Amino acid sequence: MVAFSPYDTIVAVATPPGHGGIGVVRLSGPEALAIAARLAATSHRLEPRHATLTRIDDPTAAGVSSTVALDQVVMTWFRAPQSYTGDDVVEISGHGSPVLLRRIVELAMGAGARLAEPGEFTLRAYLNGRIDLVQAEAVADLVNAVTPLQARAAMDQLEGTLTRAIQRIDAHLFDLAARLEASLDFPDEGFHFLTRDQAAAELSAVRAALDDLAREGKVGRVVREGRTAAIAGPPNVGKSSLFNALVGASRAIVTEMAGTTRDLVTERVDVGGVPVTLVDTAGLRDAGDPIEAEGVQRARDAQAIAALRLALVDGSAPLGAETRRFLERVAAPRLVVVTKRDLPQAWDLAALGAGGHDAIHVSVVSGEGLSGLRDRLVTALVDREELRDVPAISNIRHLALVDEARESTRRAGELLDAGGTEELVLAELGSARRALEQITGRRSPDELLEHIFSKFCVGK
Ligand SMILES: Nc1nc2c(ncn2[C@@H]2O[C@H](COP(=O)(O)OP(=O)(O)OP(=O)(O)O)[C@@H](O)[C@H]2O)c(=O)[nH]1
Ligand SMILES: [Mg+2]
Repeated sequence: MVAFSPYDTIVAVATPPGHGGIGVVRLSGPEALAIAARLAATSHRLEPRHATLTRIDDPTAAGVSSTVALDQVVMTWFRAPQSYTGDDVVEISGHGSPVLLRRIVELAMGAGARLAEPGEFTLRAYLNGRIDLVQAEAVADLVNAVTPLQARAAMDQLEGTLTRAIQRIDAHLFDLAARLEASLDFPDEGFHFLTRDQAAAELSAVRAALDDLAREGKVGRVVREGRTAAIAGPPNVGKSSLFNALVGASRAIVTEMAGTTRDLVTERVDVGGVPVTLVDTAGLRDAGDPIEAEGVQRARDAQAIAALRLALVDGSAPLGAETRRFLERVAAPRLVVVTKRDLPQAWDLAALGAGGHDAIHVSVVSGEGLSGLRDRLVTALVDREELRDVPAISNIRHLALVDEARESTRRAGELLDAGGTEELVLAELGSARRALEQITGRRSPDELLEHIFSKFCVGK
């Protein structure tokens, strides 16, 4: 069993830290209603799914001898099992001040609640059978989404699209296994229930469905996890200017002096639905100044690990040996970007030879080339065609299990072809089904649960 008891009543602030119009404290468990009643200063009885305006008093406010009013709140009771967690839940909406909300949590703890562990509300929903594991993970993805496409992919999974796809494949495998089993149990009829050819044909349909998922997963992962693109180039070519233009804010310092940027500056941007972490880096040169030298080292490190490099060269300055050396060295995958298109150009793309045939001209002054560059960024990171639909699967845990299932079905197919026994084929089909069941959590070891839910933050 997971480390913490599912029978306690738990409490946590559900809204993010900081000040807001309202803030929500969530209580869940068998004592939720009783604890909320103890906190409420007025004697209104809570009705299920009715918002009740009441007050919370603080009987032990520091330095004050008598009870003081703490906050005016709205309490809403969601009666079990019709609640997020499946337990009794009371949501207390107070004014969104961290001190008030913290105090409400403390008072609830004084009245018998325990502070919730990260992800514990969602874990309860899972343990109570309200949602499966895919949906629980989708809650975390939805909360963490930074692009609308990411949010849509998570919402689809929360609504059960992936679960249903997995269930369809699993049902097919189950049916196939049952018929093979029947052929075993009634050997006189031989392959009466299913010929080897039929079995092979059905198996390849299952494998095609798994292959589709795996293919979608490639895009899905990019949408879910995002990618890093580093802006690279010699000093003063306009790296920070382009970074700011793509980010849409003046994040990095821009000056006419070479060697302005030293630290890495990173920002997440939505590029066609893909969350891209853009990294602005120091201009590459042999720097005498130790601070700049450190910046150049960091720039090289960041460029080495990025999924893509934007290789910037200044179109308005002569194409020197240093720039040529830079272009030779910058690793693929990369996009060559020629900057300062609004100024008179000192050379044309032919001067870059083969490396220049797909270079892009941009200017942050006129805005030329920027939307084209965004498009090229997306295509360099994912297959555009595949990005048209919301990917059904995006989580690496799910994909690893899909791969396991693919591998088992591949072996089952080989066995069928090679005349292997039904028992051996059945064993492979069984492994494939076990892998699929782990995706939705119908079969999952406790450590896996802890691992998944510990990545949530408190209050979810
Ligand atoms: N006209 C024009 N000037 C630009 C453009 N992009 C950048 N500049 C100018 O080029 C100079 C250098 O720009 P930065 O963005 O600081 O260049 P950088 O590559 O980040 O420079 P370092 O950080 O020093 O390596 C500044 O004076 C910018 O205003 C452009 O598209 N057109
Ligand atoms: Mg810079």
